[in-house]
Amino acid sequence: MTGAVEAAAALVAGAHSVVVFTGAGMSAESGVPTFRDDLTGLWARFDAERLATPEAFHADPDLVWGWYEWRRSRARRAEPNAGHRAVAALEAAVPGTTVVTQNVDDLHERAGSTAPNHLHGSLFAPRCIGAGAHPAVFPDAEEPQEGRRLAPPRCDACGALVRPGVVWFGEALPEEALRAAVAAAASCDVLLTVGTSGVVYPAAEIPRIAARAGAAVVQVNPDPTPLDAVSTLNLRGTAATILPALVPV
Ligand code: BV8
Repeated sequence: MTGAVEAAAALVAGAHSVVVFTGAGMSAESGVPTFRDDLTGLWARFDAERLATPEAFHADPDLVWGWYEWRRSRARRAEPNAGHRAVAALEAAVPGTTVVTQNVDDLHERAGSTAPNHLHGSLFAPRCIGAGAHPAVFPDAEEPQEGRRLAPPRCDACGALVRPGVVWFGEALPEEALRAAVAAAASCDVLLTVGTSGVVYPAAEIPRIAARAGAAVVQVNPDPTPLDAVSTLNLRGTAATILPALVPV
């Protein structure tokens, strides 16, 4: 264990309240592509930040719905990695731990995390675009590897189109989720930021709020990011290799 990892483990072991803030890199070792990774198949010629918008959905609902159903089937086939399991173990070891994620997969939950705070929604909470925003239930389908256009289902209650339960670019984050994340960051002793490039706002503000409030910020990322500047410790490695070493024994 390097000196920096040891120092981070000591910080966590001495902490009363910890925030674990995660991004796409957390699920990379589970085979879920990050947002930096180029899109493949049908979506190869699109930019994720352009597809993940209300405008794209209204312009071509079958293309965008097909993309989310493809991501949903990939996420269902993926397994939590040693990083997800370490986060769940850390929650058990340090009761005052809060998990805040930008990820829309359910790998934190499947690894045993009790109530991760999904700032950007979930692939598993579709709802209709009608005024009622009715939750939609429909069978899981295995999507072809290269993806396909797929017409979104219609809402049983009001007939409106069903959309993915995620936060698209240009849309507001769920108020309560954001409020709870800001409160946790402003009062924690240690914030672990794992697998995020720290460029999407307002989520990217969370580690900065913790730093401004005097918490120790520990970054886990194989590459440098804009969060280097606010991090007390930068651990250059992957989520699945480093996080297990941070769980208090
Ligand atoms: C809003 C759900 C207004 C959908 C997502 C301030 C400044 C500049 C721009 C803005 C600003 N404020 C708002 C904006 C606009 C915009 C924004 O931030 N744009 C960016 C691109 C500049 N923000 C918004 O639009 C937000 N909404 O502002 O609304 C408003 C307000 C009130 C009322 C009405 C409207 C909404 C943003 C949320 C969008 N939805 N996801 C979906 O998933 O399809 S964002 C999505 O992209 C993810 O959730 C995540 O947040 C982001 C991707 O970032 P990361 O998770 O960090 O992943 P990335 O691939 O970038 O990086 C991976 C990292 O992991 C890398 O660093 C890599 O080195 C590392 N890594 C790789 N492997 C590993 C690893 N680390 C560890 N282990 C490994 N194995």
